[in-house]
Amino acid sequence: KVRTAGHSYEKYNQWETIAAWTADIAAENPDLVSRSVIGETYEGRQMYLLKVGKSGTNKKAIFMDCGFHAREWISPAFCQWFVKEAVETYGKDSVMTNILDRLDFYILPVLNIDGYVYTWTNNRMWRKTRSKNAGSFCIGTDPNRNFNAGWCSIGASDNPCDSTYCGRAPESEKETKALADFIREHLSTIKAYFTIHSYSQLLLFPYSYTYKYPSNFEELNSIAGTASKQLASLYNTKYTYGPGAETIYPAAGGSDDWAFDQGIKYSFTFELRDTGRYGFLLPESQIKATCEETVLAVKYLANYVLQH
Ligand code: ING
Ligand code: ZN
Repeated sequence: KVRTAGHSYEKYNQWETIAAWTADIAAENPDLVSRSVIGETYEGRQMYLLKVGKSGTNKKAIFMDCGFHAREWISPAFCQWFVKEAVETYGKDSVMTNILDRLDFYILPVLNIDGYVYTWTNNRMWRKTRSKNAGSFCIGTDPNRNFNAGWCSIGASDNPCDSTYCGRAPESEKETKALADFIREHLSTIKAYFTIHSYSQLLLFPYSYTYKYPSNFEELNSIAGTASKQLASLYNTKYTYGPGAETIYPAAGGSDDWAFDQGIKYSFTFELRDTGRYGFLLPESQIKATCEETVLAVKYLANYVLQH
């Protein structure tokens, strides 16, 4: 078992364990990892962000988040794994070393912490945040319908009782507002945005709120293809890639479309394993393989961003 900061990377960890890990991994790797807080959740939990990279001047950055949707447990597991991989292979693997020397990763291990806690305590299949909705007994907003990108125009619901409820306004959720504020404040350095979901084995790029293609469609399609090939090289896991609207379904208010329209031209949504056999209940025995193959795709994309 791989343990860094005394941590189990091949298990699904409760929020308290992940929170403690963010402090430990930063304390144990001060030259590579630092921790900050970008905001608080609806229920008052601190949203920890890890900055991973060797200190330097004029560095580009990549923002990567996990845990938008509470039940997609493989997603936070991947963010933890990626940080472990970074600290363990820096100085040993030439590609990782070059990446971390020249760019910083901002990694948000869990965006929707309240929802994640709720999946451990009350309802394993919960998706949304845990905020109260005025005038309704139903709880929560879909954080991936809550961004200002064609907000609530398609593939989203204005009914608070639905699992794709877009919220009362864009960035109505404290969690999405904190993420959007951070990205807006760091727009001059952030060159790529990766958001990690499950399941379906897809690599999606804009747009999802419209069938129209992004300005750099050819480039995004080409690098998504190569990233998918890299991912498959390890265990032959097949990914489909393309613009969200036509590859999965049209859906407005997603964070990747919003980031793209902010000018972050390399914006991707990963839908990790599997294709439905276990779905959201992916067994812990698949964490290692899923994370290892996904690291290959993320490293390829990071290296590409570095050269462009
Ligand atoms: N899928 C994403 C969802 O939020 C998606 C798909 C990606 C929608 C990008 C909009 C933008 O529905 C899962 N599994 O959450
Ligand atoms: Zn999701």
